[in-house]
Amino acid sequence: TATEATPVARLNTEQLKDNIVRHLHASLGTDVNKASPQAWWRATCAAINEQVFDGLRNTQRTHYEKNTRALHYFSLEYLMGRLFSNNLHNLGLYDQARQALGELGMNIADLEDQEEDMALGNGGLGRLAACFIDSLATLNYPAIGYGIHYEHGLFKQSFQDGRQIERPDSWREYGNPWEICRPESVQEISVYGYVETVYDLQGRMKKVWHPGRIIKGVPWDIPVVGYNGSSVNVLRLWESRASDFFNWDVFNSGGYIDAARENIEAETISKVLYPNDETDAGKELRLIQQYFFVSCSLKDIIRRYKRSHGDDWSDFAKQVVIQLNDTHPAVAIPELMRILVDRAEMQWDQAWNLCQQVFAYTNHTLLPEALEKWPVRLFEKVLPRHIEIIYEINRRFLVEQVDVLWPGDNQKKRKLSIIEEGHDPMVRMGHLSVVGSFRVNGVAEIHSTLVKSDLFPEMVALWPDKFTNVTNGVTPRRWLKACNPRLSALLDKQVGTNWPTDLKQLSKFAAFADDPAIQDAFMAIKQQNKAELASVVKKLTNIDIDPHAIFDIQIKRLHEYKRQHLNLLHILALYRRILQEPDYDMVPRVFLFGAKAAPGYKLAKEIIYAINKIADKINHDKRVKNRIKVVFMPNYRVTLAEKMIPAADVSEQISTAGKEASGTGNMKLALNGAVTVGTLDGANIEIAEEVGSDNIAIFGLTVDDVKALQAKGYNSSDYYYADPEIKAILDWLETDYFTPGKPGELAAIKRSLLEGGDPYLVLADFASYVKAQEKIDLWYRDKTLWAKKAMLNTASVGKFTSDRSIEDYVSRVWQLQKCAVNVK
Ligand code: 26M
Repeated sequence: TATEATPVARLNTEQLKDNIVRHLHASLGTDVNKASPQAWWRATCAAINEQVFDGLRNTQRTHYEKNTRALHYFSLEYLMGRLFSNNLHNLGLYDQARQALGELGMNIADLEDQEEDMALGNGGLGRLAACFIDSLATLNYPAIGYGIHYEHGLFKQSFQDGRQIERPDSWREYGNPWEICRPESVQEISVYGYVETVYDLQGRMKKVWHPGRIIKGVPWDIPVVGYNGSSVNVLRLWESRASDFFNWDVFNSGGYIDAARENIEAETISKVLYPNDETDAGKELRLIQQYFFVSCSLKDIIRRYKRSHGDDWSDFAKQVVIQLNDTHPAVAIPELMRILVDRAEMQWDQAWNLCQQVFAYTNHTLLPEALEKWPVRLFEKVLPRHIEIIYEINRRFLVEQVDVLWPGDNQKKRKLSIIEEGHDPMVRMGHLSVVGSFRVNGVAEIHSTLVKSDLFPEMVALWPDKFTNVTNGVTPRRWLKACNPRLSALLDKQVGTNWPTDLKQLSKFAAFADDPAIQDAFMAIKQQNKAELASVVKKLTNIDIDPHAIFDIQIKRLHEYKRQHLNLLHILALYRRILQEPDYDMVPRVFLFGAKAAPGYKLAKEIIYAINKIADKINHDKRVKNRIKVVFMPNYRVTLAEKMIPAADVSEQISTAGKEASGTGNMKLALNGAVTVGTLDGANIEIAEEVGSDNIAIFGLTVDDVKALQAKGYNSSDYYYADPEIKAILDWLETDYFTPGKPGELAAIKRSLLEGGDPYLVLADFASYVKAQEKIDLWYRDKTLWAKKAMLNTASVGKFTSDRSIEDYVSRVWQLQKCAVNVK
């Protein structure tokens, strides 16, 4: 029976205490007198899970009974972070839990620190997926996230003499309380082997794939709790195992030891997250990872569909929509074709029609090196039937679409073909994704424009309505309410308590931007957050920083296009000015970095090393008189972001225009009252529109400027010879000033900017960047002026909630209905 009650009952403090102690006894086998913090944490998780699982059962039953259309989000990455305080906040139990634990003699923050980050992602793309599943549950949309249950998430980073060291991340070594294994939903998938052409009794040709290997996929479900008693959806992650059939029985002539080896190979598939945010073209295991999770997920979707529709496919596209998070899961397109044509014996046209109604594709990057391509020969080996299907998709596309619009134009065909010709032909996954989807979106207005104009202009000519934009967003539950409780309390007081689900409410805060009392309250909160971060910095790096300095923060993966080295050149310029002019007047600044470099990305690692060496020199130079401090935080991850973002005064968003698809850190920082120093790139442009030009420091070349400069021929050495400051700084990097006795250790940066041609226009933007930073310095000197700008940032960025992104996807792509959850 349907009721209006929320799907999850609220507990009071006493009930919560009882439940925690009960789990300490019954689930952990210990008691209040001898339990470790780890045991307390687990017992509390178990108590939380009682509420979570109630909501999960109610949600799943409701979706089943109502037979709702659902979104299926396919992503190789989910950067979830910790779930303890997130689940408590979303259940509305955080304060009760803190109270309950306090009365039991425990500090909730200490328990939170028992949890490993769930770091199953590299950066923006994976964290976006995590924000989206939070919003989907909060907005009561039926949705499931599919991905891989990696044994090892993104590597842990430490520094040894300033250089990045990677260690494996074993996030579930001692078990993970949030996940549920579902052996009843195991799937089996095939790889390798060969394709046989056979003819049935009617003489029709059929293709039969004889697989070389069968692999089992075991699903682990992680409940995703919506905010304030809404739905509890699931994230379903597949773990690979050897198939029982193929390995431990008499058909395996290799015997017992070979079977054990095959087990290890099967289990390798979900062993580790690839730590690149570029492509690993040619890495067989990566292609198998993609196919493994896509095939398991499609089978899971089809099993669920058949439970209510049998073998009648006519409602499939009404019930199912699949979002491809970048091209990583694009092999889903030929896989669904294979299932429909080879297995369900559907006609090609009908199957293709269905496919094109089910898939939608999000593009997250324009960088050519990150556009996925797979060697045809690899496909032939791993997925011999799929490459045939891709050829047929391509043949029909070229004949029925391309040749109709551009008859006889072979150049167009070469450019649009899903297969890139050459001595080593490649499958272009972006082309496949566009051709097989009903909608394609970029992740910020400028980026979506460039996807159309620069990446797929001919595809736009073929299908103008296929292309759209959905600007990214972030969940304000994690990125304001949970991570910045002081600011959240102030906002509750000033704008009411609805902002976590209606972020535009924050615009009411603008009315207080000139109110001295609220300015003081706001700046006092920032000060406390900075003091807290200062003690984290002390603990992690042993560096003392002054909470009254400007906290200037750049946190994101290390990449040349993100230009951490531009930030570094500015630091060197300031340092040099101080040395030349001992009384150089500047507001003291702490430059904080957080970034991991892909283990094979040489120059990125050199930039980390240079920042660390330069930090060491500046931080210990008495002449600097603490006007500059430089800190590289080790092992940047979601949990560290939650501590840094609330303490930021300045947000560095300094990518070369046209290169950063959106950015999402930019949104989190502005939401927490940081002023952006940024280029007109990605979502910075939309942030500038929302906050107004007085409240952001925009600098540098625009997308059009970049194109014009590159067209006329960019010569970075012109800037080197024309600007004595640039010359002095770059020459400095070749000396042993920062690496005593080892000259040249930091020279790689100079080389890339001069001999390397400075592909990301660092030197071209340097002067303008320095000016923007001077503006920041000037603004900060006026406390009232700064408070106002910071507050207006918080007040103005309501657009960037992931709830709005999801509503945009619903209306522009998914066409879902909300589904209120019934309570039994
Ligand atoms: C490739 C091969 C092997 C392993 C990983 C990859 C890979 C992973 C991530 C390739 C590309 C990846 O991501 C591109 C990406 O992260 N794009 C970012 O997406 C964010 C969310 O939309 C945007 O905010 C960022 O601007 C964009 O860089």
